Amino acid sequence: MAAPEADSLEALYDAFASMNMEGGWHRKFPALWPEPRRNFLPHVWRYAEVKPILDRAGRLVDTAQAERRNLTMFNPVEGNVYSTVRTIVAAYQMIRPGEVARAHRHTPNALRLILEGRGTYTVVDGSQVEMRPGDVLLTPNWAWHSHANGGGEDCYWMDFLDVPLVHLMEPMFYQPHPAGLEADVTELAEAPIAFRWEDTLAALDAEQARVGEGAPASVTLGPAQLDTIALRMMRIPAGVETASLRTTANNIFAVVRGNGTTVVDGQAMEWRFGDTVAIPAWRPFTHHAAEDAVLLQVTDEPVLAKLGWLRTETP
Ligand code: GTQ
Ligand code: FE2
Repeated sequence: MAAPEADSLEALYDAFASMNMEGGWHRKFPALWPEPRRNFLPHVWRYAEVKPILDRAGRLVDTAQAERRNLTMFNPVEGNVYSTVRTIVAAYQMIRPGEVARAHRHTPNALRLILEGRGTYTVVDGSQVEMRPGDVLLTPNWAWHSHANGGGEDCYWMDFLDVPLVHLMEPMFYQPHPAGLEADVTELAEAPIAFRWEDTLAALDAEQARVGEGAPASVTLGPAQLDTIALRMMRIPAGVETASLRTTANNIFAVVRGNGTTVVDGQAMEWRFGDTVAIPAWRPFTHHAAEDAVLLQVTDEPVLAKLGWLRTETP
């Protein structure tokens, strides 16, 4: 009878590898850790630097070449080429007078914050609404949407989409509209997908009266129509600082009015009109307004909340 082969740990680990398996105790990289790693980096993109680049793109690239003339902001964390924070991508987009951005639909949810320019309309599932500075417009999952500039001014806005989350979970579907544009279109002054700047200001005034002058006031743009992204407008009076906060949610803040500084994990980032501030999960932050400021908060909070993973602390 042959002697049994001497077994060894080395041979065992070779067997794991040959079966595409690994021992939990042998893995080189831990699978669990005590609290969120801060992978993505705090970062700010400045509109004053982006706008001339968009204008150059406007001269060099037309809407035949680019269905959308958009510039996405990728977080500078190693290995990332797309996402602004883990779950959300933000972009600047510009459309010139007479241009049409053809209709399409996709499973990622999207929204826009208009920065400058009048006379541009978006069509969402047959509803045509004007996009004016300060407005926020929604394009929910699978809604047809196109944009057209029928005015005389270049129009600039910011897009936010949950594309990185869709990449992670894989349910990506995208379709160009077979006819290029929707046929049945109704022009509407107001629509549930449109949050008008005047209405936001009125809501902020009411909230300011409730919390008192000299305190930050925050209103939700609702009722929520996007399953993955929550939206808040936050007004911070000049000289006021918001309470330090850290949350498992990922946040992007867009500057609608005023200027100030955000300190994230001890790093100070100044901002002014049109800037984009990325605040990845679990990094403590405070905003300070140098002059009266309004920030749009774009957050994946609903995803974390639905899954039982939303934790917020005031360190
Ligand atoms: O305007 O439909 O920035 O589909 C990225 C993807 C904008 C849009 C973006 C899009 C759009
Ligand atoms: Fe789109």
